[in-house]
Amino acid sequence: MHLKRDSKLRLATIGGVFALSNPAYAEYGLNLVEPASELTANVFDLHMLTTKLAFYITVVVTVFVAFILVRYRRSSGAEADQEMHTNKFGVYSWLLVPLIVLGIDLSLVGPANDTLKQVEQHVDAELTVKVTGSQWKWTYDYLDNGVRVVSNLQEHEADEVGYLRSVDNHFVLPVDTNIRFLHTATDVLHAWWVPAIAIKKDSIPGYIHETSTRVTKEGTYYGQCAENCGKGHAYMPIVVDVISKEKFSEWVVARTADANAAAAEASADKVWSKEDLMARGEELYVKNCAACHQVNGAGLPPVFPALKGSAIALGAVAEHLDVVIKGKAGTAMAAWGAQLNDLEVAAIVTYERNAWGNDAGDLVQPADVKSAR
Ligand code: HEC
Ligand SMILES: [Cu+2]
Repeated sequence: MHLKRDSKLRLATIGGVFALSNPAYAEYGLNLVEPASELTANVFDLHMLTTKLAFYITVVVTVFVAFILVRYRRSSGAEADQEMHTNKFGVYSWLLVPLIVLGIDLSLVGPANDTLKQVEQHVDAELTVKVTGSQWKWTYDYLDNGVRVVSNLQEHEADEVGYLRSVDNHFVLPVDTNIRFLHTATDVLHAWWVPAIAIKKDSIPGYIHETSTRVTKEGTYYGQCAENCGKGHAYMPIVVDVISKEKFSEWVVARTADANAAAAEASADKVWSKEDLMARGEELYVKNCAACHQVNGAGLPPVFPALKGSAIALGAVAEHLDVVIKGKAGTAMAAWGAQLNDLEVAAIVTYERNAWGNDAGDLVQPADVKSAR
């Protein structure tokens, strides 16, 4: 590429400004995230050790090669030794160099083995959480106290923590507590990954994978799904709030009260008005269904069918409820009956039957959902 002199100058200036404007990309640290548990601290140390070794080897090799290139260059009269393979150095250097490399490798075995052992070791858990990946959200079931947190992407816009990093409901954990995670998935492979506090492990439908941690610092930690799980893979970030044990107990009590109130509201054989069902339905639809069927109900055919004008959304209520509650095996359409309560299903189905120009005109009440399950 030929550039005029002043375009070169301009490029250099722009480059210089970027190089000096550290704050602009301060959040892109050069290293791994700061660890907040013993296990991740060991992983971090192992990374530092290997990186340091690699750095020193690079320096030694580079200096050596540079020295050879300069010292034995042709213009200084150097000539290639045609007999090197016959003398002792020539013969044994091929053995010596791999031995040195092996020695360096072996020096890493101790620490690497210790860390790996720790990864596979499961302490007595004081708290067990089942972490379930689904297209495209995370569900956290606290097996000790029945609390459930469903965590959806909140912002598509960049906010102070970055683009696609925020969720509506944070995953809350107590500090200084032995925590066991049980990883699984409902549809395809996902991987729950929060590098500051735990190792990464695949979530596989039908299998349970166990990891554990003990977070030593309170704070908010970020992560994301680390296994390509389809179109919305980028839309399932993770936010973990690690708080004091006292605050955690209070949180559990408050969460349980909320869940009980929601269950009471949903299961009461109350009859809801169209306005109420449509308003709730729209909110729930956007959160749970729009990733595939789109906000405007047009879907993304042929994979994700349109609900606007769909024969099912405009046909018999029973069939519509059946698809939503039981899903369609072998497709991305999940069995939502397991994830949504009667009121929520009723609201979403009512919404689908009466939004975007759909004119089924009928209402679906929680009682209908209850008997359709
Ligand atoms: C991960 C993608 C995905 C999500 C999220 C999703 N669906 Fe589906 N949905 C599908 C697919 C794929 C089909 C087609 C299944 C088939 O082949 O019969 C489908 C089919 C349907 C149908 C039948 C439509 C027709 O005309 O065949 C309805 C109704 C429906 N979904 C409702 C919902 C509701 C309600 C939600 C939210 C609670 C939802 N879907 C969330 C993927 C999704
Ligand atoms: Cu995923």
